Amino acid sequence: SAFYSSVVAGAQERTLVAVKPDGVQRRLVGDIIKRFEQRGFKLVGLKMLQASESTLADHYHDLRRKPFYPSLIRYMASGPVVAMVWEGHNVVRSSRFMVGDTDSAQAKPGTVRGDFSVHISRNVVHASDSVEVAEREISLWFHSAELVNWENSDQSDLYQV
Ligand code: IDP
Ligand code: MG
Repeated sequence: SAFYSSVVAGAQERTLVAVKPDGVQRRLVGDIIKRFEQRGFKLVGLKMLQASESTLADHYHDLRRKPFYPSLIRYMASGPVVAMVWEGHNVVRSSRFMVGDTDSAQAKPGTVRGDFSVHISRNVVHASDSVEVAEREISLWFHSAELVNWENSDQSDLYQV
């Protein structure tokens, strides 16, 4: 806008959000995208894919020794996921709040997990938990050419042919 001359620091922060196979099966993709759009974040990457075992092993490397790890990988490979990159000020931290607690029973109403999930092993959505992890996860799930840089246009552009 013409009234503001600079953008707050960190407005280019990015995070990886993914609708997990249960979220896709339950037709929650649109709802989840809508929450991030209406919050004001910018969608800069989006794709549906069947995740490979190697991508999932890399993604959940830190959890490889957990007892639930094999079932986690099976769950994440059980169907397509919708992977997204969202951009905006503090998007990593805000996304974690929007997604809600890992344990569905602890997730507050109003969060994705608090509204749509009853068990930790089927918790609908993923969001990166730090800026460093987000950078790693974005490069794991997306090629740089799949990320789209686009600018907010003035409303008048809608009628300018
Ligand atoms: P997060 O997804 O909230 O970041 P993490 O601790 O990174 O949570 O765990 C990754 C995913 O592993 C969780 O979202 C959930 O799907 C699964 N998970 C974590 N803890 C458990 C558990 O105790 N039982 C079953 N699945 C779990
Ligand atoms: Mg995590």
